[in-house]
Amino acid sequence: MKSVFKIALLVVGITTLFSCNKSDDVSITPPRPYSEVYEEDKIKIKDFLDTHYVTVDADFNTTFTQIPAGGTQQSIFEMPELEFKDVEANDITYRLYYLKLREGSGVNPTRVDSAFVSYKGNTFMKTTAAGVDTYTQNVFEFAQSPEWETLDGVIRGWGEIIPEFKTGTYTSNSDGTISFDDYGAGVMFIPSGLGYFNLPRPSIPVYAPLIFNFKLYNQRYRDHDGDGILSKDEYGDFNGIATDTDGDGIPDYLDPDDDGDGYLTKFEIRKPLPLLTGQGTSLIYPFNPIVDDPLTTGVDESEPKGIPDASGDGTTPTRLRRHLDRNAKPPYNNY
Ligand SMILES: [Ca+2]
Ligand SMILES: [Ca+2]
Ligand SMILES: [Ca+2]
Ligand SMILES: [Ca+2]
Repeated sequence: MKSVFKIALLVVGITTLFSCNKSDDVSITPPRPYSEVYEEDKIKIKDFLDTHYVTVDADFNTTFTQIPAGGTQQSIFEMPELEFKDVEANDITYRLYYLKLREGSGVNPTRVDSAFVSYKGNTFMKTTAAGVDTYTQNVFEFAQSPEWETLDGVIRGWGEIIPEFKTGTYTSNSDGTISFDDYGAGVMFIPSGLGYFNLPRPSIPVYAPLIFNFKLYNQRYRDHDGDGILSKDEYGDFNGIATDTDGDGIPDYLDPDDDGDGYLTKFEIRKPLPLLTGQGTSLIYPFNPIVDDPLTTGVDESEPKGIPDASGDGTTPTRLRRHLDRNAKPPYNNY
């Protein structure tokens, strides 16, 4: 099934509801140790996965229902679509469970990119009376129409799980709407340490594990420091901390002079001046070699390859690109 949206109308009324760094004047509960809270969250999440089944409609909207006594429904924990990712944060290893309902057919964003997503956020609570457990779910956030989110500006759980999915395809309709198809769709179960933890949020208790049903329609690569190299290409190992070539405490994706040699990266990755190579020449090397685009006549994008190293090698994948090499001077100096 397709999702159809009037894109122009969709941002009204929905702001950055789950950015982490709001400076509202509120009293903050003194934080409990992350490890102590995670031990509780682990049990709560596993318990929910064991005691609930999920129904998924044609547009990948999910409903979680408690398995009744004697019920034979397949629990979420038993579903083949359930996967997990272990994430190091706060000096502990979190296990993030997620349901891959559909992977998507397009590209994966990274945790430093922007994602065009719709989502529904739930919390849940268990009460026990006369030996009977009852779960109450509460929807605290609902963006039925997609909106752009920066994956490094929202809760950590999002930045870890959304990149496990791919975008879809879209077509513009004659009535002004846009149809999306084959988009990624899933559910993530986030321990509070990768959510809001002790931050008071509207309708979310402190230390609450969060459940998000989401769909990933589109994504956009970013260049945080404006140096001409996409953040995804200079972040480094996404499973660890961001690379900082010159060790000045500013990671490469935020550092406009990555090797700290006083020459800005955006100049060091330039091809020789147009004066030397002719009009219409692309000034910036691609990060990796790319195929020639026949539409840009007079420009051979594939030659001379990607950003070269000091010796001019623009193809070897492991080469030290010259903007990361303090000893490699830019190929020209009149800028
Ligand atoms: Ca950059
Ligand atoms: Ca740096
Ligand atoms: Ca940089
Ligand atoms: Ca430099």
